[in-house]
Amino acid sequence: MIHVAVGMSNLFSKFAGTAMLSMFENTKAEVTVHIMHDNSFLEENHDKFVKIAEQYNQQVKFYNVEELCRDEIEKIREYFPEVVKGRFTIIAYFRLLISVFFPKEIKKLIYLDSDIVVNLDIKELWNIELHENIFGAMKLSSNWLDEKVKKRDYDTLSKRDFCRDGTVKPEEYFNDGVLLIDMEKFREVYSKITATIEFFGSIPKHERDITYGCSDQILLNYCFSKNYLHLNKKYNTCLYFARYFGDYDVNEKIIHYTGTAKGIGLDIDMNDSYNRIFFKYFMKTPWSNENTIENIVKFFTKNYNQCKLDMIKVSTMMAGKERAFFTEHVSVGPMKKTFLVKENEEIIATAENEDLADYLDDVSFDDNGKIISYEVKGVLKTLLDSMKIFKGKKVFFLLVSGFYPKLYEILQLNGFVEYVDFINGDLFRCELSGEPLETYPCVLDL
Ligand SMILES: [Mn+2]
Repeated sequence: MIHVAVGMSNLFSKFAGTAMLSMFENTKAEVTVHIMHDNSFLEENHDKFVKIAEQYNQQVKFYNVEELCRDEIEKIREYFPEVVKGRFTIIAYFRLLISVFFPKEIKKLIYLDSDIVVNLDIKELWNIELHENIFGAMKLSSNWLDEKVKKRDYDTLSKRDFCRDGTVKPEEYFNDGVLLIDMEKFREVYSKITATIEFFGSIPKHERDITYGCSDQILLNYCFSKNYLHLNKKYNTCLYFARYFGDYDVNEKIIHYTGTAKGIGLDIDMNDSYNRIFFKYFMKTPWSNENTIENIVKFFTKNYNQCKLDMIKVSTMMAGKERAFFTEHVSVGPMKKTFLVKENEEIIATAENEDLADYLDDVSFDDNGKIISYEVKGVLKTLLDSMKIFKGKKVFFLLVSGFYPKLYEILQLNGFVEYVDFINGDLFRCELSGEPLETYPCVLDL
């Protein structure tokens, strides 16, 4: 009998259900799935899991970890309030607690996150010999870390900080979304996990980096990064990296839908093989029904109506005024195409060797999100000067992507009003101009 534990909140039932069904579809082996949920779990979802198991002649068991590990969870919530914000995140810690409540007769266990599709025979992973290792996991190679740093991934930067003191080597750092666990050994080291939780919990809050040493993954890496079996990445293909490196082959993989932002995690763009394979299995679950269609239609209707409202808002804003544009050097070409910019329209852009980050990175905010200090120089000065001269005559379309909130505050402070003097030009970017539609919220509501 293969034992597989899946950690999930009620909200993620349909994902855990898809993970479970995909696993059953691809194996002839006998499997027991152990669903680890919290207090939010609903009866109707419970019944759907049972239905899938019956359909495939497999077993499913349920554990309310929030009840079974009440004291432990209370402690984690108290220690790491900055991490445990919602119901979803406490779920992540369930894997640390399996020694507390899992039946002793289970000697080996596969742990899976709920954001996973198993597109291979799970028996293959189950049969891997752990030898002296406590568990097997997929390491995130240092190459990947370096690539992410180039992309200004601050989440991973903090992990690098965590690696910097030598406790965890970057090349040994692993993702804990798929684990093959020797339960006897894992039970023996449970005290090490609790001691680590105590250790990090006792660091005064003001001395803590937000992500340093608090997530389930950081805690496990802190304890065991030198001491685990490195699994082939086909057993935990993290989408962020797979897509980044252009690997779109979904066959013979356990696919981990890491990340939620557009183009990173799961969405409904069916040109993407990873999205397609998710829906192939999801459509076979009891969660896929007439409501699914209704919810997809609702999502697009809402977007469509918003576009119409925006058109009216923009036409009102533009009445009697001209357009002007502000963007970075590299974006001038694409912007001209998107906005059909005319000869006589004003464009203010950074020079080739000028970086907006140099003016906007240093802008700091107080606790209420109000600006404390900023400096107006270079292209920023050109923009403000022009906006003053043409106030009431021109509307400035600002295409500065991530810098918009900071620029917005600066313009407000200088007496300019959004939808009167300026507008976020990135609102008009769409798939035609290379900006994928953010459909992850739709996937969550399926
Ligand atoms: Mn995950």
